[in-house]
Amino acid sequence: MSLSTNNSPTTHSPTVSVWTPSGRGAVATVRVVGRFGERCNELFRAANRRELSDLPLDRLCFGQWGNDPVEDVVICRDSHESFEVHCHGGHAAVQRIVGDLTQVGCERVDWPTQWSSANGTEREFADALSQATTMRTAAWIVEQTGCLSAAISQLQRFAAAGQRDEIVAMLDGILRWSQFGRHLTQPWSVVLAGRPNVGKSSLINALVGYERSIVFDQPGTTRDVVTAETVFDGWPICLSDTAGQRGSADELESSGIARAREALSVADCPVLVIDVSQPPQADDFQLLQEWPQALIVAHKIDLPNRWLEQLPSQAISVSSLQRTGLSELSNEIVRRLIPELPPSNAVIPLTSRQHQTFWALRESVLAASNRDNLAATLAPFVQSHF
Ligand SMILES: Nc1nc2c(ncn2[C@@H]2O[C@H](COP(=O)(O)OP(=O)(O)OP(=O)(O)O)[C@@H](O)[C@H]2O)c(=O)[nH]1
Ligand SMILES: [Mg+2]
Repeated sequence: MSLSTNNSPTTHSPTVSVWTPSGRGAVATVRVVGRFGERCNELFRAANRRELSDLPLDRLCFGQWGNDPVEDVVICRDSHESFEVHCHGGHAAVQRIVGDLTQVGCERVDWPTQWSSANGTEREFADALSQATTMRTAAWIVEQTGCLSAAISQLQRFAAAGQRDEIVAMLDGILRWSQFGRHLTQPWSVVLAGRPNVGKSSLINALVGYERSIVFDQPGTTRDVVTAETVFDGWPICLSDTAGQRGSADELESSGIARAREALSVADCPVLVIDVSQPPQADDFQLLQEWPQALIVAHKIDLPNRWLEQLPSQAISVSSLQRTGLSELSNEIVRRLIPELPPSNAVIPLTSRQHQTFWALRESVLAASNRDNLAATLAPFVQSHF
């Protein structure tokens, strides 16, 4: 994909920059902007035998980079003073191509510096897109193209008409999706907690599909917070396994328990695991009472249920051993994290800066002394922030 950047002609030395996050994809993109001249020609041999500086614009051209060893690449010139090299995504290939380009006079810069023609918001969008880890989240970020400028035009129309209530309602509608927007680039945090030996580590392993956490038949095996990243239904999730919670614990165990509680308190979705094969204990009831908003997993459901009528009715029955109830659990987690999707064309704040800007604008609009100066309140925000 070529970037539609406005590369202003430059008399400075050309710049080279890596446009893909390191180690994230099979293909990396290295971009050169500026008068790259003849020396770059020597680095690339196009399959169609044309010189790099002579390739048609916006066409992909396969060829080989360098000599010893050669690197298969695809090059696209997207203006008279810029081209992209799409190469193997590994660190070595990228560093080699950047190194060759700096040898022939390109200055290495980071991508926001190279994209100097973009404004701050455009860079934020591009940065957010580069951080998206699933197709689903990337699609939501791409859908944002144009939404913000349309919303700003609408806000300006409301301001010109002195419609303060409409502005506030619109900003509330945007701020509503801040959490959703933040998690398009950062995983939702799901924390599993419960008494020792109830099977938290087994459950996390069953959910991620590999042995991330140590499982043992003795209580107190997990002593710290262990995380594993996964995806449920296209949404990035960070699962945390925690130390078993019990009232009587030694010093080392207590510090693990304290960290577990800390993780639970900031989780987007706290999950309490109970072991139905054991009669309920005081520590179970204590946890259920303390975290009433937590999703409850009735675990080891393959064994006889010793909780009987004391089992909370909303608990989801799971056996990690027999791999039953796992999709019901992941579906319920997603339902809790994202009970509703934004409507199409909704403006979604993608960064905390955007969230804060909309929030500050809302405060200023509410504080505006009269309806007439709404446009004057809006103008500096639009100019300096978007
Ligand atoms: N029958 C049955 N046993 C299970 C299941 N899940 C885990 N176990 C067993 O329960 C024991 C404890 O499992 P762990 O996953 O280590 O439990 P934990 O909650 O992480 O324990 P701590 O880290 O000590 O707090 C192990 O012997 C597991 O094999 C299950 O679904 N069914
Ligand atoms: Mg454990």
